[in-house]
Amino acid sequence: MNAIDVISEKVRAGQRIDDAEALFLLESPDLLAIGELAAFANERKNGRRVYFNVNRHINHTNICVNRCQFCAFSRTTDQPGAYLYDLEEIGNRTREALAQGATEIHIVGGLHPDLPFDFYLEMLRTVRAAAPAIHIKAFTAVEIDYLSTLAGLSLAATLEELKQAGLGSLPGGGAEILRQEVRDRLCPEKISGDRWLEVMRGVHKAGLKSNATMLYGHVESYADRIDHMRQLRELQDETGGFQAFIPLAFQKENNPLGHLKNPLSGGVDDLKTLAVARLYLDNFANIKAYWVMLGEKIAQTALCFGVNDLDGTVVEEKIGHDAGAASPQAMGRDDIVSLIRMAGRVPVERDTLYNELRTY
Ligand code: V47
Ligand code: SF4
Repeated sequence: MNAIDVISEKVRAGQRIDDAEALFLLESPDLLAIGELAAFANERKNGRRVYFNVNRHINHTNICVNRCQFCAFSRTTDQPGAYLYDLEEIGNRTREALAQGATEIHIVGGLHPDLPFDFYLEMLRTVRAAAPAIHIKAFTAVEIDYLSTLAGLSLAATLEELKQAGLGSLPGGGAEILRQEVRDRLCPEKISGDRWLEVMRGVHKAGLKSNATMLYGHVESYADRIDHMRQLRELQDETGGFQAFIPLAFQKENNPLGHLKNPLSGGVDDLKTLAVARLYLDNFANIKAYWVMLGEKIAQTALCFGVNDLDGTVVEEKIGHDAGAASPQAMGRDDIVSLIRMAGRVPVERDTLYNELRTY
């Protein structure tokens, strides 16, 4: 038996694949065999149903004290293009989202040097007042760590305050590549990978769900990606608090790492990464193809490679687009539904916590 057949037997028998096997798959050129196996593992879990939601992003500020080398979004306060929304703007965007049928507001932003903790609580209260039933998914683990320092409160107390103000769950950003040697090159000022995991552990302990991302296609190796997924799989075994894994394809414009010619990128690599995530992260229910970074065509193709979630309508995305993402600013509900149908799958609109709202 060749190595892929051995892995295939394990997957079909419901056994966990190990790090060396996952690395072997990432290094293998046999995309179709890997994709078929990932599609099998996905269909065993999720059938032919593919999730999406109707949501809106609000990036309240791009002013940030960090200077992550891959980031085209952040500015210093006095740089051209720096902005901060006031609460009125946040309320307006929420009402607009509600009118468009959104069930989720996704809020992330830079680490602003001057805003008080109260601003964040007021921001959540403003969204909740404008749309009492909407789910607020907000703040990466990096922001939560920053807010806890700002508030002078423990992680648990910070989360409790944010929950009281309306926080419903957390997005998965800021994970980048967890291994510290890679972070030292990517984002030396950012919290460590260990701290990212510790914050997520606290988030799950506080009863909140979150996602987990992986920014790939820059300076990392395949082994770094597997190491990243291993750490997520271990934490998920412990807490069960991750809802979805979302690989984020690196966008190259307007940032200091953009000149890199990393051979570990492109459509085949995107699909292989998603497929291996499905196979290796056997304790994650949902593998999400984030169409903003992948483009709609690869995101759609990914539905045949183990993916069961396409994120949402998004609306006004800045982080990927500032870095050159060629995808549109938003997709309508009808666009997503037809994209899923054309892949021979069944579109299911979900809410943030994966309650099914409507099958199309
Ligand atoms: O944390 C920054 C990444 C993240 C670039 O949890 C970049 O549902 C690619 O986390 N190229 C923010 N990526 C986005 C994010 C996210 C998006 C959609 C859904 C969810 C979810 C989470 O974007 C950042 C960083 O890792 N990022 N710059 C870039 N040049
Ligand atoms: Fe700031 Fe986030 Fe950009 Fe890093 S990725 S510079 S923390 S906005």
